[in-house]
Amino acid sequence: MQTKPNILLVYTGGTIGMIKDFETGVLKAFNFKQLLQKIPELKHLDCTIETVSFKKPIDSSNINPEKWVEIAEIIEGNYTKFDGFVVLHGSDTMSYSASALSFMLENLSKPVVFTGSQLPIGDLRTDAKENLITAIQIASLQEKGKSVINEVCLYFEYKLYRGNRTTKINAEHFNAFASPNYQHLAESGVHLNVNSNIVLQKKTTKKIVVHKKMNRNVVIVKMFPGITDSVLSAIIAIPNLKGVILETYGSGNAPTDDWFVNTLKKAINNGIHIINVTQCSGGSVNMGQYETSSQLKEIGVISGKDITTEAAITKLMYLLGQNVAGAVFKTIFETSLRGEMR
Ligand code: ASN
Repeated sequence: MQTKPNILLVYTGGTIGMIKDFETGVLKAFNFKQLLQKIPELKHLDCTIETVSFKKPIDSSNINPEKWVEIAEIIEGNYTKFDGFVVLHGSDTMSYSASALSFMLENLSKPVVFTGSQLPIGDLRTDAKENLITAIQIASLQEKGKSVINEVCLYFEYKLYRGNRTTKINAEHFNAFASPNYQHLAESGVHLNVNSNIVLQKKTTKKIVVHKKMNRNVVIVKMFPGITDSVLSAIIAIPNLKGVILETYGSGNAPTDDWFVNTLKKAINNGIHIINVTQCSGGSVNMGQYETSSQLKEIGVISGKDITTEAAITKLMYLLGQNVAGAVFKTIFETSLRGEMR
């Protein structure tokens, strides 16, 4: 007889588990046990569920690399005992956390499904129940005793996405996430349909490696018409700065002014990695397509291709944490490590 899948529910905080403070009207995180009491339906699922919670649940705006390590360690410590993991997380920074965890969990061969909600679980019109129940079902999916999903994903409003391809697009709609450059991995309707030809395949022989060093000496610079030399130079001069995610226009274009190109060139010569990602929500960087990006290519700017800013900044933190040597950094960054870019 086949045993039921064991699922570990990791509660970090977020709207899903919040209640209104009646005096101030502000939403605050509350006790996880109360959260589970609000969903008796969980008992009917065809899996066993154990739970673990952050000591102090957080609004996801307070997430940081130390807390990513906390999530990674919970998964590491329970990896053999459980078949799948569901991480309850605030939606605001969920794409950053799902991206970070995708890099931190190398050779992952079990599902890690991030989910949360736009309305608290106790709210009459809540989206929390569907998100949570289906996320658990997805984490439980097995075929011939093997998990169907073997990567870090994000489930929200009937769609399962590769976590490091997502971005939060709406603070109001239940449909809060998009994955503009990669098809969703599964869709929940009357049936749960998995696009099995686009999910990451299990690396059966390799053992999971949990990376816990994330280098915070990084910055995101969003280009805008009128940005000044003094602003860019001041950023580049930040002590210990190791990498910059440069959000450029369109397919990776930026001003051709001498001061601009020379400042970036100086930074690269000083060992600072500059990664070109596009401000557009969809599409890819293609340096050299226009005159406004060919100099960037010449001076050694790294192409983020079709990566999201969330995946780019966490990949940068991860690779710097790995002490990847300068000579190969560009090649490794431009290689898809966890399906985060084409
Ligand atoms: N502020 C909340 C959070 O990210 C938003 C949410 O979960 N919908 O923690």
